[in-house]
Amino acid sequence: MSSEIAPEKKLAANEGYKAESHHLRGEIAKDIADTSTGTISEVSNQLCKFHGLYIQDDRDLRNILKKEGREKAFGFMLRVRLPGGKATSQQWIVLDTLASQLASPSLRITTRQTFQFHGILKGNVKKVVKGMHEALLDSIAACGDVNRNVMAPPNPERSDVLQQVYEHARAWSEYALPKTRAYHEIWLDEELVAGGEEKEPMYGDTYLPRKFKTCFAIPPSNDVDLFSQDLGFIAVVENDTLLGYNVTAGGGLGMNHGNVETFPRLADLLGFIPPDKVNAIGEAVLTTQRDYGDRTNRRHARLKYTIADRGVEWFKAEVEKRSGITFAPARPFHFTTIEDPHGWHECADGTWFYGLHILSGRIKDIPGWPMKTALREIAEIHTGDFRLTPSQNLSISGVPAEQKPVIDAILAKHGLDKENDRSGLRRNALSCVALPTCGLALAESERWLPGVLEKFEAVLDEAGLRDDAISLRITGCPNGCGRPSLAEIGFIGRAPGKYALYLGASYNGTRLNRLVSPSITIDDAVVLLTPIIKRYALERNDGEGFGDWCDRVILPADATTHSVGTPAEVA
Ligand code: SRM
Ligand code: SF4
Repeated sequence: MSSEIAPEKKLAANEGYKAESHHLRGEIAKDIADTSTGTISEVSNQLCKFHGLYIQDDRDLRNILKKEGREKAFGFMLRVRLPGGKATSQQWIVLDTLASQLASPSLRITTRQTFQFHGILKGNVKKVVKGMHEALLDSIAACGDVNRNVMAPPNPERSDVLQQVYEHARAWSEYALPKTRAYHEIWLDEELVAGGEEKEPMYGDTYLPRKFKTCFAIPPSNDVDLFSQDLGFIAVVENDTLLGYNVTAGGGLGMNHGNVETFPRLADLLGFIPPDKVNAIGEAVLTTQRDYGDRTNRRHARLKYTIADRGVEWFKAEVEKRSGITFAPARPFHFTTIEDPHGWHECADGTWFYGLHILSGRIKDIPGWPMKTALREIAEIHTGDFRLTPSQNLSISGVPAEQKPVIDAILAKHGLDKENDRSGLRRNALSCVALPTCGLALAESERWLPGVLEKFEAVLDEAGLRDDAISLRITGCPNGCGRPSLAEIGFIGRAPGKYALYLGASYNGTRLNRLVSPSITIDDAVVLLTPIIKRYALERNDGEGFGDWCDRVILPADATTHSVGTPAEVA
């Protein structure tokens, strides 16, 4: 393995944690068994991420507990590994039960097509992992410096090509899994491998410098937001045949407010490969990043910086050298949309799927909106499976025609049959989790999204744009978990009640938005955007999206994609 680290630069602390962990074991088992505290050590927390687990605390309770001199309200977040977002009905029932009995009790669909539990008490973590294991689910590599949950277009049974692409995504996810048995030993009581001596042929002992994300897309839909990912495969299809993939690398959205060394970046196009070369190219991209990624500074450690620093031609040549595959020139492709299909759609195999909009992907029961109960009832009668989408929505898939009315009736019984009849803005909105669980949130996100949407919906109604698909995304900090830099209207949290406002991304996810205000309240943003939205309604060209219009008409040529200023701290 080559290393280009200048001798005077110290490795990031996590590099030491990984190197000394005996392939991700560390002292996790001991820390989990310690009943004197609800938390674990910082080193164990960093290692736990590779097992799909984070320690968090309920930030709403911090001040109260502090005043009472009590420990923070610790709980674990657990992220399931679910390539392409596919879960069976049986798995749904198991996850729903585990959430109800051992977690917050909601289930949360993430922006990478999987489930998260929140608020699992330390003593219950093993029970949750074991429960998942019995349903053939795990959380291995759902977080950590490895290849994360692989995204793919939901609804494979719509065509043979979709099915093939899903299989490639699943195969790459399996191929790039860490080989350590640490997860099985710690959480499933498998017998210890002496000294953790197994080999990690692809990752090496210190895994990757940072997280690594892969997705697959099938144009014209860019429902996976391909250009935001470290590694992307764009299916090239002709006459219903999958010819291969255009490969992209080096996307990523996280940044720090006020640090121009960090930035959101769209992936570069490397070229075309045949379909049987996915794993070989994936491995070459991943190992190049393993060897050349910056292990001294975790804020500069993603593949996007390796490529930005060394150049895409260098990177492409290195990948070709390692894989022995020469990229052919990229084939033409065109993305038009990011939106999930809603309602009933027939599939190639004669079954149906129902696309259900779920705001922020939060599956819980609230008065008048018993989503968790309704979906559990559907899972109990559903003979197909479920697909989670990268826009935090759900597809109830593989439904035989005769079962459609049964599913419709369950949704109607619970008053959830109108969820898809929402405004175009709401159907396209994303938020990250943020408060109260996310330790990095500077501002609210998921909890504020309904209120933010109501305010903008009033403006859109007045402008006659209620049904227009406009993407609004909000996050509680600039890490970008709700991919706000690719939203036509992007709000990025800076401080309680304050957001950096961005406009002008393309609706199809191929252009980043740009900074309009470094710090603004939601109400002031509504005031600022009202005349702009009204002008857009009157002046836009035929078919011109809000982001494209803002980019052409409103934004000065030198508007930046970066954020500026220093972020405020919150408790
Ligand atoms: Fe994320 C960290 C939630 C998708 C960029 N993300 C976090 C943590 C774990 C906070 C932490 O480190 O303590 C958040 C947990 C919140 C909570 O309470 O649940 C968190 N990220 C999420 C999820 C759940 C957001 C959601 O509302 O759905 C998404 C889970 C995805 C999954 O299933 O794997 C999620 N995160 C993303 C995405 C979008 C994507 O991957 O398509 C991004 C931007 C793309 C990218 O990676 O560049 C993203 N999350 C980050 C970053 C910044 C990484 C960077 O290198 O710039 C962090 C912070 C970090 O890694 O240090 C972060
Ligand atoms: Fe937390 Fe920030 Fe990610 Fe939101 S964007 S979940 S606040 S890390």
